Amino acid sequence: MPLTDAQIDDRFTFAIEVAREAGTLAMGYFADLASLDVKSKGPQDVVSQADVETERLIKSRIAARFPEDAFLGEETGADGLADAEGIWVVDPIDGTQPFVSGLSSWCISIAFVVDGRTRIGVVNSPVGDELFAAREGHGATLNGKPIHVRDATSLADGIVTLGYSPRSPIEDIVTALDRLLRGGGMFARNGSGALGLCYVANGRYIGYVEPHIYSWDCLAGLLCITEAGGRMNDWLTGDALLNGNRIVTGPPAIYDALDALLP
Ligand code: LIP
Repeated sequence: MPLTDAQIDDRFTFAIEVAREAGTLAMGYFADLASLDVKSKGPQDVVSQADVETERLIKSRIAARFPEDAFLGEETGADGLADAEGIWVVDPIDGTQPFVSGLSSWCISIAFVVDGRTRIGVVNSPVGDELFAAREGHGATLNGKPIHVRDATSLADGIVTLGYSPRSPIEDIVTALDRLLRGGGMFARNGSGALGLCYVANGRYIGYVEPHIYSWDCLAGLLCITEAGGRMNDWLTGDALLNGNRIVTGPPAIYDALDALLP
């Protein structure tokens, strides 16, 4: 039985509540980084009990309220994907490297996907006291106020976030940087895909490009962008939900220029 609008609305309200509760938990760990046990998952990729405990909290709240839904989290993986109507896609702390480094560019990212479309996106940035939220077909907000992408018409109109992780060839990001700078643009990288995407949604950045990003890092932020008037590549295709995909997104007038940055 397809989920009704009321059932999606119920989940949207719930997602905002859980993102806030998870933000409070994560801030407790952030206030005591010296006590954090940080483990390496690979080059420039770490995890701490803050990530694990925050995901455990979110997953337990979802299981209690919506036991029929599936879950896909960065730290605990996939649960129930085969049978469920809707899938919660969660990064409990996106921007883990900034988090463990004591930087503010991290967030909690919660998305809800049905039939290959993201219906709900919530990104909570506790340090900045900013909560981005989007419901498919109902716009995007920052702390409850509507947001819109920048009306950029050229790469020279602002800053583009170039995301990068060692999962991608170095040549990809060097090429993108070279093309961006030669096109009159400027770059930023803040280590959190979800937050960088939300900053495109409210016009702080004029684009986000990364050779490879995972669903839990980007689906909530991408919905904020498309609901704020932005354009994105056809991201959620094939095996992208589990294995990731390249990402290109920004204001419609410069989408093609953004898309041309990556080899
Ligand atoms: C991060 C992503 C970002 C990527 C970083 C890192 P994490 O996620 O949001 O797009 O460039 O290397 O993977 O690992 O901090 O949750």
